[in-house]
Amino acid sequence: MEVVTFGESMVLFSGDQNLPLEYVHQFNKQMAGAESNVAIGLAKLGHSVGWFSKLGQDAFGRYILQSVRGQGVDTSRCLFTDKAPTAVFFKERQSGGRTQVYYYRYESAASLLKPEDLDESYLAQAKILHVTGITPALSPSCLELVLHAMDLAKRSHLSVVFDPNIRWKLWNRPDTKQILLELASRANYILPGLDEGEFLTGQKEPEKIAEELLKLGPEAVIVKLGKEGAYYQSLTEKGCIPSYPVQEIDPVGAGDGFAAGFISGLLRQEDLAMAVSRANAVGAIVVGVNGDTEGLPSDEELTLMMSGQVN
Ligand code: CKP
Ligand code: MG
Repeated sequence: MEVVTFGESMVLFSGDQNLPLEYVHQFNKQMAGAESNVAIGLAKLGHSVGWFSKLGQDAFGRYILQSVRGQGVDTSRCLFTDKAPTAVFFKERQSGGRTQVYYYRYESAASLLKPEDLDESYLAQAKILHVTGITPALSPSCLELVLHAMDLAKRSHLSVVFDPNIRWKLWNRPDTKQILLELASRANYILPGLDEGEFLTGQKEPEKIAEELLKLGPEAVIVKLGKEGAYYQSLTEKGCIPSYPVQEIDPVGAGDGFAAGFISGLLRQEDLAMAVSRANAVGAIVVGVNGDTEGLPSDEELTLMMSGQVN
């Protein structure tokens, strides 16, 4: 595998109307989860990628496994448990285009993930480990797993890509910031959104956020700026890469698309600016489509977007 990632994926129910959920009668069933979104994005771009989780021994667990595997991701290290259910969440589309999510994931199957669930030789042979700040928020054993995977990745000379993906609905500990900074300090690439960067560093400007996070020792920091594109900085380069024009339909999943595009750029050995541009392009394509993974592009679609032939 070129890339290994892991985390919780859930069944996603989105209301079929722009109404508060109490007035919605029908829901579309899809699946989502930041890390499997990234894995699917990479597989669609032609990379070899493995994703694992702990799923409930239930219909939704089987549905998630089939969905991720069906997109070409290696799910051979996925685990099942009968001790807890597969999680679900609901997406509410509000008037004015805002989106709200409601999780039903407390004490879920994935929250039982622990360090021993990692197949160490499977990870050690990869080139890149992708982790997000969602997994460590799920439970103490999930946090231990993330730390263990990052340490093993470092010992095995993998590049670690860390997306803080701060979910306030999940974090309930006073040391949230320290934990996220601890994880960031083990990464080669840190990919915060502007708000996340502000929370982690106390700075508001992308340049200052990047400067602060670079002190933790990564090779580069890439601050995602939504419609404004992204700012990147390493010890030797920096710059802002504008986003691609797109009509926003559903912003959820954009950050994962961005991560998939960026990792694809790393695997292609592109320079930072090019990898960030590729990341912007995947993110833009994803927000133009309803669903977290449905919009993830093939390599051909991505090339068209990057050459300005579609928007
Ligand atoms: O930061 P993004 O909008 O790209 O992340 C979206 C994903 O894993 C979504 O698929 C959801 O399942 C989640 O983040 C989450 O746990 O919030
Ligand atoms: Mg995100």
